[in-house]
Amino acid sequence: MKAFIFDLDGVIVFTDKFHYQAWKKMADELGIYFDETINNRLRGVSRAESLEIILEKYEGEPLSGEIKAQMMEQKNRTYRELLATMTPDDVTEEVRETLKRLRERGHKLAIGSSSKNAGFILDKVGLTDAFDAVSDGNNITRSKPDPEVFVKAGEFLGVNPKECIVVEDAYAGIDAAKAAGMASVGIGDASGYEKADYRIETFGELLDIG
Ligand code: B16
Ligand code: MG
Repeated sequence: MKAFIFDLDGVIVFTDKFHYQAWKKMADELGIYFDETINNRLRGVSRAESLEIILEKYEGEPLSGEIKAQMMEQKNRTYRELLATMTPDDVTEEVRETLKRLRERGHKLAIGSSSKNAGFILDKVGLTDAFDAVSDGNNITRSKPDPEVFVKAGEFLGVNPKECIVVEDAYAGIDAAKAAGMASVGIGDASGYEKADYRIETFGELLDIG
């Protein structure tokens, strides 16, 4: 494989606790029930789709698009305050070392994330220079399982989809990789997903695949 495309949240870093805290604050203020089980359904899902999932528990009057946009903005403000506390210590040595070794072997590395905060996160954890390209929520119009984010990552790298392998923690991300015509590796939540071409428990196992 010429290129590895990594999902960010749940693969390189773990920001679901911050997503939870930020959505929880917004939901509490509006009296909407929200818990960790609902939060698990937000993995890999875009911000707008996440809000719709949270609003399944909302019993008030219908909300306008403008109000929903304000709710997302408020959530994102809280989320970014929490992200701002991240440091290079939020990335394991295993992840850092594996990325370095894959690059030394000549693989191109990209991020393929639904998040519009991907650049900010990479900066906070000191990984901006570890990747050759970043495809994220800012350059797509359709979210996973649509293949757009990975197709764009392959284009940014100048690598044919057949020579790209996607590393994902979300089922929708594995489906998106397939739809892009790329191979896939399931890790974390997706390590049990039978549609993944490879399933791994630890990040370092990527060195046995590449
Ligand atoms: P933002 P990934 C995803 O990141 C998260 O898993 C998901 O929970 C979040 O809603 C989405 O990014 C959008 O994030 O609000 O920062 O734009 O797993 O695709 O790296
Ligand atoms: Mg993810």
